[in-house]
Amino acid sequence: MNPASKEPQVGLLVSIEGNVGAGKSTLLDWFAGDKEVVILKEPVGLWESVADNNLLHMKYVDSQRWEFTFQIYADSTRILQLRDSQANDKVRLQERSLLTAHKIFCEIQKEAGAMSAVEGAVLESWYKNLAEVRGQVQVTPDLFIYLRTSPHTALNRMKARGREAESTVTLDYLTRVHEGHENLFIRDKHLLPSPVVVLDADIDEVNLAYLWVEAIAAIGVARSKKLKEVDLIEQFMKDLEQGANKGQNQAV
Ligand code: TTP
Repeated sequence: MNPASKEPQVGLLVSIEGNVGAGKSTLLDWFAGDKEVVILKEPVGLWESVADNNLLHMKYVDSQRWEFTFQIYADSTRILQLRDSQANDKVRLQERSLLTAHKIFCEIQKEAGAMSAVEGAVLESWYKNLAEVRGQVQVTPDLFIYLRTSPHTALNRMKARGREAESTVTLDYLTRVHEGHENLFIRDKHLLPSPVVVLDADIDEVNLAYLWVEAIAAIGVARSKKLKEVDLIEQFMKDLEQGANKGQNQAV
């Protein structure tokens, strides 16, 4: 069963996925003027200023010390963002999801020995416990859009934006993050809780706007399917009510 079906669902929740530097923020920016869409950018600014410290930078510099702390903090800021935005029927576009934080970033850091066995176990229990609170917050996207790039493209774009915290990030690391995305969204996509649309983001900047058009189309299809379900349910309820009223009238 789709885990999202147990979660409160109003509008469509779409997650834009892809390597560091893939172009997720750029794609989200193109939706900025769209009144039907609420954009949930990753609160990277919060991660860069925890009690006057740049936690994102700290975890890249000393992952053994800070990876666990970073992960718990990054996840919790994402959950609050989801909770605070769920009371509307617009399409919510989120930058990345808990699923990729868990299945890609945490896994890479565990394999690299950046977390102790205890920290790894606490994080596993954290994700498991999150599943238990799904009745209050929808954390599972209804649709994933995977911006697929080569690790080299990701590296070039990451360098071009020059985020200080990422100055130590290597091609080797981005290759592992890339492999994580390929496993999750291509090889094992049948295991995902929701459908995935793969967009080729390994393109020149001038053509990046095509991604926007493709993303709009994918969201439109997902939305109409969902709306259709809602319509059908509403119609069913109306029929039911009318049937019940008829029965009452007849009884009178
Ligand atoms: P990304 O989610 O990849 O966002 P981005 O701003 O790089 O995306 P794009 O360029 O496509 O617009 O990650 C932001 C930073 O946080 C990046 O350095 C990777 C890091 N990060 C982790 O290390 N672990 C995590 O679980 C998450 C969510 C991010």
